[in-house]
Amino acid sequence: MGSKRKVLALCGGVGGAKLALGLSHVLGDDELCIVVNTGDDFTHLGLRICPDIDTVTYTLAGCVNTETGWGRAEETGTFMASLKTLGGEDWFYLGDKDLAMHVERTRRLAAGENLGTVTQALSRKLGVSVPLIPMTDDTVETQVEVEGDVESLILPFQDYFVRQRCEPKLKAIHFVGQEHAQPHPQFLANLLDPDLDLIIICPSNPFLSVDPILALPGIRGILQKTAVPVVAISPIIGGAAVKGPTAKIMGELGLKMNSITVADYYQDIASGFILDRRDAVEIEAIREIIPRVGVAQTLMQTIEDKIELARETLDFVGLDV
Ligand code: FO1
Repeated sequence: MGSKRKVLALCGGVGGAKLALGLSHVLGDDELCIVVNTGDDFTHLGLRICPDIDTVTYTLAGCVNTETGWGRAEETGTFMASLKTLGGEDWFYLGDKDLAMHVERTRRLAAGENLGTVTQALSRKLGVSVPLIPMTDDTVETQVEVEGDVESLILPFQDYFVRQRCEPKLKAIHFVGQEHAQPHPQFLANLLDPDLDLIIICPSNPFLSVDPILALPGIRGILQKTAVPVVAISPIIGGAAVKGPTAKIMGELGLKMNSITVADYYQDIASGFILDRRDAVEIEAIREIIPRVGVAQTLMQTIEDKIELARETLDFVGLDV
């Protein structure tokens, strides 16, 4: 192996977590830092729940539920079933093992620890040795504006996403609290590290998962000006999203469902862009937007796929792999 590399990955939930796992196999713990979206976080049943942080934690710890992409493998549902019997809210599934995470996080936060410290401590307990950093210790809440019968309604993200299964027609997305939130100090330190070699925008939903990170004060400006390569990986494969409501949301926002749209979205910050082989016909159009374009197999089903995409991403900017 050549000299030490320094990579910062900006990550949402399921898709991003898969690439983060691949990166953790090809980079040392002191070469990689993962910054995770917290816009989806909410307080439910008195518990602080951080879906993207937990998805990345469980994925890197090797205990994620690979069917859903979120929650834990070999989970049991005693708590949820008992809660339902009592007439409690059961629209947001909390498995028994997963529940322990939320209880312990809530306890630590109430005791005065910040989210970054809690995330680091709990992920390490599960065996994750790569630094996982929430985008901020402050509260930023993703809210969606949807079409109502008479006028627009504002829904908290999980209410829209899980309780209402993304059924209401989306009009706009807001990140409440974003203007007063401070990017996590370790996020800023990594971003401004003179030894940083690469910033990766993981293949997460650009509008829901990456945008809250970019919306934090100062972040977009730093990314626009940095001399460090910023490589975005498209979450769209064969003109469709791998999972989730990306297609529906893009349609409702009046956007075409392809990687050209994603490249457009990142055009002011990305110096490189990777899209799936299946969408190679879009390369020329994307080159007009972002000069350096690469193709790869971006569908990450096996661990080998995840490692291969991580390798190709590093190779794309000439880093030793
Ligand atoms: N997603 C669902 O569609 N239904 C659920 O009941 C659900 C529960 C859940 C519990 C813990 C957790 O960390 C994530 C959970 N998710 C659930 C996924 C999650 O809310 C979304 O996928 C993300 O917020 C989008 O990135």
